Amino acid sequence: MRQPGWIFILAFVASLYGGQTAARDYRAGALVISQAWAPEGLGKQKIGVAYFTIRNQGETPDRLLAIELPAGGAATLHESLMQDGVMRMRPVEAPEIPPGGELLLQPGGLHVMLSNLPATLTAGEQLRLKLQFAVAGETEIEAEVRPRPAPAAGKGHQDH
Ligand SMILES: [Cu+2]
Repeated sequence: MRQPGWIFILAFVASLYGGQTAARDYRAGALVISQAWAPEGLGKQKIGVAYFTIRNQGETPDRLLAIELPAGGAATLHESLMQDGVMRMRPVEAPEIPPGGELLLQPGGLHVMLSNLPATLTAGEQLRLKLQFAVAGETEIEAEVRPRPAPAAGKGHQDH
């Protein structure tokens, strides 16, 4: 069956938006969640990290209460910090997203720690995350699994 040309145009546009710089935005009440991504897993590891940005466009503070993985596995909020020259992590409880402000999850700082994943994260896949907020309620987003940058000399824990 012949497909009309516009289907190919749509597929092309979709492929552009699937690229590294344009993860889609998600809305939940006054919150906008953007730039959701996770680095691919190494070898057969069933752990990982995920990052995203939450902007609060409302006038009420909100909190990120919990994260679930609908496809299986456990997700916990962690924070990385330097302690005596060593990078350590600690759990973070319900961080605030101030009105007009944002909560930034990024390498070297706040992140979602993933464990007991059903499969190793593979570049190009989407990882579903269910976020629970105090005010905005529950919302589901997809984090794009991206290839890792070339590893910097033997530091396996760098993306925390
Ligand atoms: Cu961690």
